[in-house]
Amino acid sequence: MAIERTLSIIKPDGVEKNVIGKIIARFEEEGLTPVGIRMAHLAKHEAEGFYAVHKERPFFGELVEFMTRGPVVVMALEGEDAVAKNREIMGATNPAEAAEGTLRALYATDIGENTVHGSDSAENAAIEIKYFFSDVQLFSRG
Ligand code: RTP
Ligand code: MG
Repeated sequence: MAIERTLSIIKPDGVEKNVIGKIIARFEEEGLTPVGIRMAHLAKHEAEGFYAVHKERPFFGELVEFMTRGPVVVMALEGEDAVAKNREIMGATNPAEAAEGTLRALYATDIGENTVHGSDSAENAAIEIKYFFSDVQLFSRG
């Protein structure tokens, strides 16, 4: 398996619930190492740009509203098979369907307020990491 990078966001509900530390600890325990971390309160256009792929979906307005409600923690995570591993740790989009012990089963409120984002492919991970981090904000942990 290859070493990959993926983009993770602790969404506003996760920050509000004070589980930033628990979520980062879980990633570290499972071999996903932070190589970039920043906190940001997204502007409307930043949330819209980030989730542009969903702009025709009925939940888009609600999603943008939620993602701009308060600060988020944006992270680039590195590790073996990082994209798939992060999605596994996160669990299904709808917490009611998320496997026991996954971050969304543990912390999410509902399908909208689901605590974490994770890139869905290596290609999108590269695009999403670039969206939030410049090269000098990323580190090699080797
Ligand atoms: P994400 O992109 O945030 O990692 O989530 P995902 O891949 O598991 O799910 P996706 O289909 O990409 O949806 C993006 C985010 O939009 C919100 N959503 N709300 N109300 C709804 O029916 C609904 N469906 C999706 C969630 O915040 C979801 O994570
Ligand atoms: Mg997605």
